[in-house]
Amino acid sequence: MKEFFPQIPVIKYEGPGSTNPLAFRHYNPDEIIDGGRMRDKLKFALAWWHTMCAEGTDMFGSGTMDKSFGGNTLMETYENKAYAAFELMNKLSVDYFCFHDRDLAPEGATIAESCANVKHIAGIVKELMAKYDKKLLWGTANCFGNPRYVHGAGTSCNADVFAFAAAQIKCALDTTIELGGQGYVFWGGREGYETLLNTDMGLELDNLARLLKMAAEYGRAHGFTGDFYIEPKPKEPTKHQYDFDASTVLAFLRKYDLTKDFKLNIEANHATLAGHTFQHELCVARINGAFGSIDANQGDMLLGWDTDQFPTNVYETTLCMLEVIRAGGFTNGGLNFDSKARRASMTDEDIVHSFIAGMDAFALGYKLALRIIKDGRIDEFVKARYASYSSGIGADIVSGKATLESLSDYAHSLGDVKSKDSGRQEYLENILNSIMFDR
Ligand code: XUL
Ligand code: CO
Repeated sequence: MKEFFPQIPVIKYEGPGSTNPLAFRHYNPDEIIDGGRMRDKLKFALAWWHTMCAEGTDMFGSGTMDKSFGGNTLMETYENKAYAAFELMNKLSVDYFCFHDRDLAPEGATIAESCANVKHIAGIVKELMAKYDKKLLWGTANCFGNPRYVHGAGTSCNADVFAFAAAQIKCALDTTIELGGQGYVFWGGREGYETLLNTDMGLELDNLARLLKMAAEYGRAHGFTGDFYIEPKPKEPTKHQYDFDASTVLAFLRKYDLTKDFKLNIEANHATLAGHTFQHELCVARINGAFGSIDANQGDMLLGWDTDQFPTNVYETTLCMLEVIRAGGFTNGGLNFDSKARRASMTDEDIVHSFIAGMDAFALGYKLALRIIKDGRIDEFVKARYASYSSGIGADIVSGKATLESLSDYAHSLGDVKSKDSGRQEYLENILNSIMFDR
């Protein structure tokens, strides 16, 4: 079989002292960590759209990378993307991948042709999955790129467009099921609006819920046992994206009775665009029993749009993995690198460096998160901070025994109350540094 990256070796673990840029320093796939192999705990996934398709175009310039993989026809190009993807995953010990229908195969003249294209490539992908022992983390449909989705898909003002999106989702879901996918994602690409002067927000949200319910019913009836996810994002492309953040999505899922089937796919860069930390969004998902999967990347605070950079900030990966551990680890979800090498990092080697950087940052973050838990000081501090709820009046509040009147009587008996409990933020931040960096 043709090799697409002959200059890239199989990337091996060489340990923290290594200066070999084509080696892992923290990710050791078969090493046991926290009761399992690192590769099964972190469940890294390659995002087909960034790695196999994105060529570095931006608003001001055309592509800087060639992702045709030597294909002479359009279909051959997409076939070659599949072979190249599995070669990369194999060389990087990345065990999962994620796709949009349109990344796998090009759109045809009709829905039937588009779906046949997807099925053709999926057939090749299925064989490669068996050959290389790789799995599908999740699939999705690109219901935002084609101009027909200018007003949204499930929230379009045009019912024919809604039906078209349903057909596309059916095909993507069938393909996900055929490939044994563990998840199916809805990122509401253009499910939002620019101005209320032309928008019936109530109808749009009801319709979006209708589409999600149809998808869940269809999936369950056709053997899909994985998780459906909504991926929150506050803006870009529309001004008001309906899936603004984790809390907004949870309210939507509850209103339309969708919590049984849907969890959240939290993306780091989307969290920061919503004015939250990545950790905040993960925590909201976790405490609401909706933690599902992660789109791993990072933004740039000075740019303020969705830059989808490979994650290298170890504070972020550490605090993320702390939330993942607290959520009980991944079940159907995993760490999908919804990330791309910068436009100016245009060589094949840059793709590999990007993955190594992201994977090592997460493997290190995982180890450090376990160290934080083992150290115990931060957890102990938080526990002690709320100790007043374990006995006396606090226990009555928590158990539901207290009423507004009983609390009023109690407060009157106190005369005055002052909160002298220091939050000790700097003390805790220094402990965090100490755990992360002291040897
Ligand atoms: C867009 C984004 C998407 C979703 C899948 O910002 O994150 O790639 O992850 O549609
Ligand atoms: Co994403």
